[in-house]
Amino acid sequence: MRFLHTADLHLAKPFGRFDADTQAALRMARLDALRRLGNAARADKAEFILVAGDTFDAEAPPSKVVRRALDLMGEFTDLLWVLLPGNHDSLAAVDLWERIDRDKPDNVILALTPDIIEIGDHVAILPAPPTVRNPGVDLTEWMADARTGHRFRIGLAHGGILDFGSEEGTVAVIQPDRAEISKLDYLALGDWHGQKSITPRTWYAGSPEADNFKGHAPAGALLVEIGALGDIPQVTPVPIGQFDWRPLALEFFAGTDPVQQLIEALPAADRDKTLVRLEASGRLGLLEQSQLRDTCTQIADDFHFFEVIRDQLGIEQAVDDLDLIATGGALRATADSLFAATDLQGRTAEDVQIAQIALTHLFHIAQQEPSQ
Ligand SMILES: [Mn+2]
Repeated sequence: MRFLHTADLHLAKPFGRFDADTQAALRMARLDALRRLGNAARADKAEFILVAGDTFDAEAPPSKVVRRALDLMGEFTDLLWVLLPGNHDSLAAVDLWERIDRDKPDNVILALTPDIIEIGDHVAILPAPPTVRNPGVDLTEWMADARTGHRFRIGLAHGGILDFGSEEGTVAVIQPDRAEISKLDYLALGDWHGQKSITPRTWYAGSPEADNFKGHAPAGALLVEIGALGDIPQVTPVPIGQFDWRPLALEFFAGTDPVQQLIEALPAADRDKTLVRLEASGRLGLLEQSQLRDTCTQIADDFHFFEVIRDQLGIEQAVDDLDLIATGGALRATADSLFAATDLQGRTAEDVQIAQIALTHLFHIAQQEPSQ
């Protein structure tokens, strides 16, 4: 018996911090993940696809997105999709689930009540749909007493596991050994956006398309194969995601080549599908800061998104560098006072940041037009 386990598509997620083109591309990739999931399920001969909540990012997503999602799932007439509400699209989204129930194609099954859903004569799905965004109680409790006869018992739930936590700080209440104490063959979870095994029978599928810089495992779905009742499932990650969200933390040291260090840390392939957030720390001299800044500017357009956070990157004190701006006169006096303002003592991090930007900028200009 095999099926595909996914969750947390977050269709129509706004991605408000990005520019409009990036927002649109990321939203489109989430819809496209449905098609990629369907294709993967077919290729791997999965009997059905479990979507463990947060299919939609909001309780009232744009009507067109709901239509597209249902149409995409409907295209795979040979596959069953089982949709569970999550915390973003909990049962409190009454209008949304009524509309889906009305408009859905026949191959989409809704898991809106904690009742057994039978698939064929060999599978029993035990759903625990969240009633509200943050139910605060373990809705998987009923699974222990559910009688399923001679069928595979597959739990389907959304939320945080006790002792592990939740994606967005909601109360984590699901019993970590729920699968074992309720004799489930497998518990398909949603909420955590990275793939994660809690027990050999309990997995978070993660989002099929990545959506943050937390450094999760590569985005995809899980192919779950179970040989016979009671067997430990064989769980295989199936890559689905198109965009690679790459958090980079680089510590720089004065006297080393920051450009070389950056180039070595950046991915060489598929840069147009990569989002980079570089957190720079350590200390660099003014010339090195200037070189790093130039390289970042040149390279940024290679990537889908490229952001550098520099507020932890200090300036290495080097009088020689200030000499390169000017050895005397008003320009040197400006450089000296800006340099003094890069000392955190008695200043806010924001003021220091402004002084650093001004000083590196002044250095940059002076390098381009050396004063006589
Ligand atoms: Mn989620």
